[in-house]
Amino acid sequence: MNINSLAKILIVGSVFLSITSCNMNRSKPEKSAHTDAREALTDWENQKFSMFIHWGLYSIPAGVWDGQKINGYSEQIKGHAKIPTQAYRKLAARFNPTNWNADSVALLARKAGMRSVVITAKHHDGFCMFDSKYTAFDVVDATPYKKDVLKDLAAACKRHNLRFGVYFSMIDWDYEGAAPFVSVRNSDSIPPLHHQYNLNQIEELLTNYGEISEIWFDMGAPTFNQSKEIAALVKRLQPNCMISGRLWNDQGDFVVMGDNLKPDFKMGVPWQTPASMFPETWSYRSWQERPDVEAKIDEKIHDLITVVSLGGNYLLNIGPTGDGTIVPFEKQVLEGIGQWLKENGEAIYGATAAPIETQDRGLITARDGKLYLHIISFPENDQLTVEGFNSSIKSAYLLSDSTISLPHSTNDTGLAIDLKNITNRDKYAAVVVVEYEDELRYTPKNVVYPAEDGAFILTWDNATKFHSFSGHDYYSTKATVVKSRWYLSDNNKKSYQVNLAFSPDAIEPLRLSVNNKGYVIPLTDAANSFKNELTGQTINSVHLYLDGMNVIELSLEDRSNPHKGLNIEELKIEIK
Ligand code: H79
Repeated sequence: MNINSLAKILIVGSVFLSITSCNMNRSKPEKSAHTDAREALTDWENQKFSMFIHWGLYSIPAGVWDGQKINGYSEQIKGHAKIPTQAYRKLAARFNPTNWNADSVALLARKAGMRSVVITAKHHDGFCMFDSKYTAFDVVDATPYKKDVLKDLAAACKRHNLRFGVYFSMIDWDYEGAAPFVSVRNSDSIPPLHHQYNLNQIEELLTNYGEISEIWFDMGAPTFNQSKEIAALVKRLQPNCMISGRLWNDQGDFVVMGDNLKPDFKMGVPWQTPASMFPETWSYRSWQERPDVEAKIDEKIHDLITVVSLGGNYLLNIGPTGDGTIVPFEKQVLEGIGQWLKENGEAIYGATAAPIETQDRGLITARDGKLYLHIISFPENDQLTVEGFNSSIKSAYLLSDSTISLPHSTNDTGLAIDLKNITNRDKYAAVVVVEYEDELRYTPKNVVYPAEDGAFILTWDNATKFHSFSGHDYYSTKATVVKSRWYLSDNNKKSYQVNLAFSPDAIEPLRLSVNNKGYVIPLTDAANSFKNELTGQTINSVHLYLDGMNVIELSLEDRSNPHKGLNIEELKIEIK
């Protein structure tokens, strides 16, 4: 009998998982730089929903050059239409966005329920939407508008209680010291002169615009030292400024998924999905078809819920036109999302990822003592099951109308909720709140049971893996395992011996934690090539609970860089 089928038959104890508590109103004790940094990161994670703005000279041609519709992201029209630098620069003389109003943009972000705004300070085309003393190709020096767009927007965000962040491309198609432009793969290396130019401009951005909540580096292929040097500069100027993972080389604070991509794996680090209204472009494209506002609101609300239920932040983009108008379609989409959040925001802001496995139907977010079940489509018989969930329930009700309480019962499979009292069904997603007593009691699907000889065998296959998403450039990103966890059933013996084997040899000491008690696995003995017989490291006398679930975790011993992967291909841990 395999472990899975055994799991289905045995009735097992539940695991007690504690959910990181929401700390939005946390009092502030004496702080060190370290707690400050951690708080800044938690604040960032609690934002959940933010506005991205792609706006620049490329918004003027809006996806058309010489009368031709140009495919490819419209903000990269210079590359896609192979526009010579001198011709592209002439766009600056036409940049006079009389319809741009920073306050109404900030107010729209607020109305949408967004907590911050991130604008393109400089995209690949090299044009700066801020006053830079290191180039004349900027909004103040080269356009009839002459106003510093970033300064205005930063001030408006401050007035309307929004955090303010900037996008900064590491490549530059205008700067003569940059690598010659050869393709729109945008992953060129950065020559020393260009690196210095970037450092200079990053310093301007972090000095002249007040508090910057995040700096969103993008593209290029910097060396490890270049990434490190940029990160150090950012933290020296603004220690609480969060750095996007597209600084590469594990030097960001948060991971950025690929454009418009969500992870299909569990994350173990802070992360974000950047999303555009339509996958074809980020900046305004005059010939973009925008057929159905309702369908778009629906899609984006589902994406927001999905991202938050996986523990991430959702950065949704708008692309104003060349004259600064917000596209009405985009405005309506944001307002629609804001309307939904008004009633359902409790299930998003300050909520954590689902502490239990995603269910077949519906996505889950949580906070202390509460699960939020986001019902995107109602089951035909109106019966919702939350498998493996066996806490005792205080109440189940509809978030948007707490007078609608829902009958529920617990059985062998988990929690069953009857949804038929919900008559007014939200067209985007209905959120059911489940309030439960004490700690979360939950039986994961992949519990490990002892083999016939009484040993627990832990491998990648029966692990729950937590990832970062790292790389040296956009195209080398991959999900790397930063932590692995196993749930062991209760058992009838207290003291165990642990034998470990890894392949390839670990290059850094690891940490095995058994019910939160940590054991360091040094390099020397663990550095045995993987064999079927376990001849690697041994830990004597490890204690498991006799009653209840045991949680085993494996990570790097040094977790000062939480993005660094374990880099183990095969592993076998025997607990006997
Ligand atoms: O600013 C936006 C893009 O212009 C910038 N990042 C976002 C936030 C970006 N520059 N280069 N890239 C992104 C590389 C992207 C390449 C791809 Fe694709 C986009 C690979 C997959 C999606 C286009 C569509 C090329 C292949 C498929």
